[in-house]
Amino acid sequence: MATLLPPLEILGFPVSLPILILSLLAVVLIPVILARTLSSRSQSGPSSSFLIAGPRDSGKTSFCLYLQEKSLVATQTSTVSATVKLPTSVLEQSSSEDGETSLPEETGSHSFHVKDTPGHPKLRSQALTSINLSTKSCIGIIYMLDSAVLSSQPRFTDTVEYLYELLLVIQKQYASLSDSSTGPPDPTKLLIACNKNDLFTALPSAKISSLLQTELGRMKETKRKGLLNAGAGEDDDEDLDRVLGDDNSNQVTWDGLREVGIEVSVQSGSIKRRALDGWKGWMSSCLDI
Ligand SMILES: Nc1nc2c(ncn2[C@@H]2O[C@H](COP(=O)(O)OP(=O)(O)OP(=O)(O)O)[C@@H](O)[C@H]2O)c(=O)[nH]1
Ligand SMILES: [Mg+2]
Repeated sequence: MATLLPPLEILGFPVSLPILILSLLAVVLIPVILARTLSSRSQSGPSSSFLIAGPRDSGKTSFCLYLQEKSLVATQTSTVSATVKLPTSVLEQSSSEDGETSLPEETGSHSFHVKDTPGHPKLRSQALTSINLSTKSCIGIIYMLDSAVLSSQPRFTDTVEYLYELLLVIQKQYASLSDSSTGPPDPTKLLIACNKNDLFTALPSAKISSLLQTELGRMKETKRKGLLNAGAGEDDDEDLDRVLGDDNSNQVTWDGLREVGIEVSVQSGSIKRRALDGWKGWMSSCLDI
């Protein structure tokens, strides 16, 4: 049957109209599809990273090395941050101890990064300055503490002070991103990893969770009082930035921190005893696997 449309010619060659339309669609759509595929991959691909912070000697480096070597390797005090790239298969649950199930096979082909930071008070800025929520590449923060030293007042205070600082950095960034045109970002997932629960002085995670919330509240109260005495006004943003959570209360609770963009989970574990399924499960959930 003869076509009603006049024949088209491009550079002297006859071209049919349907083929021309299909070619134009392909030119427009292929780059759009490629861009979408690549950007969605980057959420769970190699650029996904966990930051590990926490006081010195809590086991941060041991955990990174354990994920790589599957054993407790001797460590030295860290003075610089170190990033390792790992396949998601390292997050498989250990079937030996409690018979839990493994991750699906296909997840083994992806990878993620873990950034270990030094815990010495003078070197903590390395962890705090590397938090950048706007890039979305940090998919979770692990705050590792030593569950067995919390009955020592100086170690406990040090552990909570560092946590307070870390939470404030996240809160501040969440607030500034919420004010931007892009709207509030997803809440930051924070795992408080209570390590060394193989030691007999270790406190259980529920007890640690409650002690931390109480002590964070006490620190917040002290800072609020200091600000009030120094005459900080309601609209003194610089000073209110130093108050964790809700400005109007002295309490700090994990539920309250959700409001300022932090989703806290507290779980015990032991690298020495290889009891790490809780932490690995949390990491897997951050990676959406
Ligand atoms: N008992 C016991 N000891 C552990 C465990 N995990 C780590 N350790 C020991 O704790 C000590 C400190 O571990 P590191 O991994 O170097 O601690 P860190 O947090 O990296 O310390 P900094 O680099 O100083 O911030 C080492 O002697 C580890 O062998 C555990 O689960 N149980
Ligand atoms: Mg270390």
